[in-house]
Amino acid sequence: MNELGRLEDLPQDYRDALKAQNLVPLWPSLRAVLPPGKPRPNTRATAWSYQALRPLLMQAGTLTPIEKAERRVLVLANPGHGLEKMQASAAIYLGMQLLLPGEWAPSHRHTPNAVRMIVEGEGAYTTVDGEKCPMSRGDLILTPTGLWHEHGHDGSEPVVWLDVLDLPLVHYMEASYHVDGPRQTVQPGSGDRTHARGGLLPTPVFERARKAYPMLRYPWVEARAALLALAEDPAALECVQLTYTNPATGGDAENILGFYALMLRPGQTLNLPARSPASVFHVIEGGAQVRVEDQRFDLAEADTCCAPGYTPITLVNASATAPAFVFIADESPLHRKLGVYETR
Ligand code: GTQ
Repeated sequence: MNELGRLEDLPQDYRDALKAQNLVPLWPSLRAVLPPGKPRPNTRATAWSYQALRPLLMQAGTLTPIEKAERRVLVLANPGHGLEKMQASAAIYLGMQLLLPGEWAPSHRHTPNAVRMIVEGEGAYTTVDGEKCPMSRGDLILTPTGLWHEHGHDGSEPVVWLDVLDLPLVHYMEASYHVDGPRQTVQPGSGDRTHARGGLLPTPVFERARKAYPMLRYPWVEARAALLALAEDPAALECVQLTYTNPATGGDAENILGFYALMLRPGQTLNLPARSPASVFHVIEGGAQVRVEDQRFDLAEADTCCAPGYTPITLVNASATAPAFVFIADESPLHRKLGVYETR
């Protein structure tokens, strides 16, 4: 490959003349924006231990009242991007949110899409677009772009969940903003129950406007049972993985990030090919070893890690007796829509 000219090779008066006209020569920076063969991601394989972060999150509960935080979140930030950027990857934001008994996180809506994966505690709920979504461990709750959402807690123990948003991308696009609103009125109807049987959808005979997002809550009991059923037949199926989908369209549950539940059989090693999107792994049940680049993370329950794109990933369930269940988020829908998705 050709050595390209450097900025320093150009006379200072020429560089000054360019700068005065808001002009930049491409060639000194060409390789940085179009590196050979594959991208040079800032995203670094990084893991966050729940055991290590939990006491700090609980401390936030005493240091900062909910009224002063609105959302009491510790962000899982990737050092490769700089912690202040609050990015796990180019498009993925991760946060651990704490809600204490009796607290209320007021209603708002925003352009970034969010989901919550419930990590611990009972009795909290999110109201999304007028639908009250109770939170239990392993449940996935969507708050797609533009929908009102607020969090409440009628229980007696702290509730923690993992927020996954496409905030870094939407912010990069200069399209990120929020609007505050009044407490929502809860409307009858629950999408998770009316859409719980795959292949059977409510018939919209008298409905005027169909909801773009008919299902907002994906209970873990349903996802877990579906994974166990998938693992049984065929018994040789290598990748026991489900995609969280919009039941009305069959497409991804949200527009930008993809969400999946994976079961690793006892003792299973799963080699995933290098694919362009970055991804996140969060252990719902059991333990999983994640090998990516020169890193090896031994994730216990509630631990989370992220991996850059364009690199193979190996997942191992070290237990010889128990399956492991892993929640995955990735940038696949975004890459597919943009036409840059690839597998190597
Ligand atoms: O719960 O609405 O982690 O608006 C970041 C932004 C959570 C939320 C986050 C948010 C929320």
